[in-house]
Amino acid sequence: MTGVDIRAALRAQQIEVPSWAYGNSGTRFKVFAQPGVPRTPEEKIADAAQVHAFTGIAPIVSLHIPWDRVDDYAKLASYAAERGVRLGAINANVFQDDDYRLGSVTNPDPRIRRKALDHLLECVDIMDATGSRDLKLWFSDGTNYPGQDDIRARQDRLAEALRVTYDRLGPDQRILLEYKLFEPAFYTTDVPDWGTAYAHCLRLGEKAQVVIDTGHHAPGTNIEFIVAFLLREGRLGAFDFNSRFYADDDLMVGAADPFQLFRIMHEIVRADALRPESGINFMLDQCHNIEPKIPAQIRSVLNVQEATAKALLVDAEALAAAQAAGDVLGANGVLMDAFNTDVRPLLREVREEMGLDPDPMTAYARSGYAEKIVAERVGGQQAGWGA
Ligand code: LRH
Ligand code: MN
Repeated sequence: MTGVDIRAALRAQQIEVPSWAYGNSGTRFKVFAQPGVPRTPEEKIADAAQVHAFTGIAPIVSLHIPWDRVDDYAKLASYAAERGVRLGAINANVFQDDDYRLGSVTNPDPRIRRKALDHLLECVDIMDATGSRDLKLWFSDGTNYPGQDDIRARQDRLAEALRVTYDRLGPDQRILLEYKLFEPAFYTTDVPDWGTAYAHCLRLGEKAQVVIDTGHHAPGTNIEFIVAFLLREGRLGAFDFNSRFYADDDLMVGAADPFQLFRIMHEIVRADALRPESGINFMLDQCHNIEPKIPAQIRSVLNVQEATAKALLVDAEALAAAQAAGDVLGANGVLMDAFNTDVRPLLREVREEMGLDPDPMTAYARSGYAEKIVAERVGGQQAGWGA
């Protein structure tokens, strides 16, 4: 790739940020409230628009239902457009209702399965109103003890709900099926790994794709292998980017393992899948439990951008030649040269070319927006997971 192409690819990069990252979040031990936190979906979108204003590459905001429920979704989409962003994936939520204690779409009780399915179908109605392409499905469904329920029967129930939802999709709409190894279930999880998600997507059809949440794997999992495999199969629909030291920590992407993020973006670039037209949705899925949320989102977007720039700098020809020659150290060296390249000067120039301040973090800090929202957002119910 020439320098010109690399800059063009970086200017065209699009990252989708999660509305819930701007609300209060925490762990089972404590959800810490922060001053200035949004109270409404509109205020979450206004904060997300700040991230795009300073990075230039985060023009899309994911919604989560019911956390972002409003009376008029078309009006919410216009509100977003007025602030330079658009509404992205619609996340269903069948993990926070007492009825879902033993599962949602996999629950032994058909009445509860129907209730969960109705929510999934409601989310497609919302997509029709927001103009969103993606229905993102993560199921907390699972069991805690051997024998608690029939593993195969739960797969049958899951497949049935996915089929009905899939058949409801419009021609340009997709299902993004997310897997997770464990939590909140601690014995079986009904969609625990990429293979299970992939198998369900194959049965559904072309409009069903897999989401890779980088925090949802067993320690030591080679995530870039899963990326390369699903790209080859044409079934990689999206990422939920974050990072972790232990489990589903939902920390800032690239914070815990920038080298892993680089290796993932290397597989994306190698497959020419960075372009927005590739159909891959690069989303963040994070919780800023203790750090200020908007700067944390800006930092996260920059971490993805830096990993992407390094991946774009890989000398693909030299790499292919070394691989073909069986030159193990040579091939590894080509990749490490790119990873060890300081891309910050290049990215400062790209931002200037985009008419942006070369240093988004300090530019945001200087903007006074943080102080403005603390002063304005007094009273009302701060947004959160409501768990
Ligand atoms: C589950 C998950 C899923 C979202 C939720 C906010 O752990 O990754 O993507 O619905 O976080
Ligand atoms: Mn996720």
